[in-house]
Amino acid sequence: MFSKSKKQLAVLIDPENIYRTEDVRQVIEAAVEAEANYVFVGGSLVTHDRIDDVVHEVKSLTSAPVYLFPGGLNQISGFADGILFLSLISGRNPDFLISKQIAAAPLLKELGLEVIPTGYLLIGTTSSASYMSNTTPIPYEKNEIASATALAGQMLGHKVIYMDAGSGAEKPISPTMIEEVKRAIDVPLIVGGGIRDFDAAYAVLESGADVLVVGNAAESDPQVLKEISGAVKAANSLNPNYSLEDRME
Ligand code: 1GP
Repeated sequence: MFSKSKKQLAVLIDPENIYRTEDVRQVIEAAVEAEANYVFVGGSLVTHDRIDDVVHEVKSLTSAPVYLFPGGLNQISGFADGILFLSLISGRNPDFLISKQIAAAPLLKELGLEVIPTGYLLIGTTSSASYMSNTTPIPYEKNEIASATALAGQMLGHKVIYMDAGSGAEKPISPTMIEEVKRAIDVPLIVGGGIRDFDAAYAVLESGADVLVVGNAAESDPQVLKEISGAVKAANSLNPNYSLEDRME
C-alpha cells in the first residue's frame, strides 16, 4: 500500500492506447528498469474487452503491485492485485460518487481484490476524465477548494487522496496547490497529470506528493521513466543539491 515515508512512482497504462503485447512490454520493461513501485491500469474510456489480457501481461512482466484505476465498470480484472476504489469527490455527479461503486462492489468482493478507498479530485481544465464523468474540475488556482475537498475526503474515510490534472494535461497541478492539500491531510497523496520530465516530477514531489503518476509521457517514450525515476530518487535523497547528471547516474 501507499506510504508517506518514501516517495514512490506509479506508471499508468491506459488500456485504450496500450493493449498490444509488444506495447505493454515496452512500457513495463521501462517501468521495471526505473524501479517503479506500482503499475496502474485504467482510462477514461475503454472501448474493448482486453482488460484481463492487459493486466495479465503486466503481471507477467513485473513484481510491482498492479492496481486498477478504472474509468468504468468494464475495467475490472481479477488478475490485478487491487483497485483504487475511486469516488470523484471534486464532482457533483452521483454516478461517479457512488452509483458505479455500488454496481462494482459485489464483484470486487468476489474477486478478492484489495480495495483502496480513494478520494479522487480532478483539477484544472476540461480533460477526458472530466468530460466522460460529466463533472467540472476544481479550477487550477483554487487551492482552498482543493484542500477543503481533500480534507472532506479524508474525513469521509478515504485512505488516499488522488489529485489529477487529467491525462496529457498541458501542465501539472501547481506546487502551491499540492502544498496546501498536503498540509490539510494525513493520508498519502497521489498526484498525476501532465508530468513529463525530471523537473515537473521533482516539483510535484518536493511540494508534497507521496506518489507520482506518469502515463502519457511513458506511453510516448518509455525511456523517460528513467529520468523521472531520477527525480524520485533525488526527492528521497537527503541531498537535493545533486547536479542533474549525478541524479541521472
Ligand atoms: C491521468 O494521472 C494520470 O489520470 C496520468 O496523467 O497521462 O498526463 O501522465 P498523464
